[in-house]
Amino acid sequence: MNLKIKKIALALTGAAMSLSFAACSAGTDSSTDPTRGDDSTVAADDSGYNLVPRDSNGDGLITLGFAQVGAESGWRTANTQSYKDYFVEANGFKLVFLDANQDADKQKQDVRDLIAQGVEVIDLAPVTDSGWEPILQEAKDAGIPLIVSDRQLSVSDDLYLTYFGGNMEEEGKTAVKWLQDYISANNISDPINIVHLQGTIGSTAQKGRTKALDDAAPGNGWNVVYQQTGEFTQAKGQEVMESFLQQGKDFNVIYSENDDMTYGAIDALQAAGKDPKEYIIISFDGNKSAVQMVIDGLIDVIAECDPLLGPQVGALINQAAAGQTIAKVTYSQEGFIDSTNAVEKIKTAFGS
Ligand code: GZL
Repeated sequence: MNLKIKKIALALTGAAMSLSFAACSAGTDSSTDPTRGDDSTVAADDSGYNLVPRDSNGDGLITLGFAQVGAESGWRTANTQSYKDYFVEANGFKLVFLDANQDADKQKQDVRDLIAQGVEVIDLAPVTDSGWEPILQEAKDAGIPLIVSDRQLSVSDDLYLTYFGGNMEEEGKTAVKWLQDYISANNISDPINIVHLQGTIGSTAQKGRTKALDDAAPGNGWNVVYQQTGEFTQAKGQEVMESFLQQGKDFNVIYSENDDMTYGAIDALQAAGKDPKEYIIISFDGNKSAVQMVIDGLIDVIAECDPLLGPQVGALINQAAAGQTIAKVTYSQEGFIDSTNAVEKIKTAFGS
């Protein structure tokens, strides 16, 4: 029997719950678009990395090689489009786009291909975070500056120019705090039994969001009754949720590490004759259709993750090309979406 938690709209003010995280560095004002210097080196930041993007072939453009994860989710689609919209000749760029189809080994070859093509800067959004040191060194040895975006790498700071994207563990902490506050605000004493749909194992998006839940569950007395990857896709999310339902354990919370897996989980619940509104459903990203599901009461909270990184990465490239020292890490500004702000948030939600 599913433990039913009656959903009572939170009376908490947005301000009290607001956990937006300001960009963590100076100088990443995406409105600035400084003219580029022609200097090929920048005052090295304290990491000792001093390669900067520049127009080395004299065509008046900076050629960006973008090694993208794949096309697995609405977030990814919006992320890719933000690059294709921004990195155009009118903005002083040429884009070389490679899609790894969520294959970590293919992506490593993709980056080597970009090096061989002699692009003038590489942006890597890594499928998973391991095994990158040799390839980053190859890019450095080839004199090609490399930016990490979307998902971080645990590598030495002297192997990449900068990271720009979400802080995944903080996103997870936002979701966990929302659940703690919801339980407290509604005086819930039922056991909290959680189904955990993980993203691609080994991606920092999965690692950070999982760490936040794994760190919080024991101290809160929460039980994670199922934990398995849905690979950030709707189809796999539905398949995994169907298998959980067949095993018959009680649960009343779903912690799903992206909206696409959440859609799949909701499809599985409905196909099994269960009402998603009887569960607390926590999601990540903030696609427009997921925000609508918050308004409709199907999803309870979405921890935001901004996919529209193109213009901000472009500004960082321009700042570095102009000789400015840029921060080694800059995080997107991210909060959460629930019944207290979804009607406002849907006005600017990304995707469909
Ligand atoms: C997060 C990003 C994740 C999204 C998923 O920055 O890497 O990958 O949360 C996407 O939707 O598939």
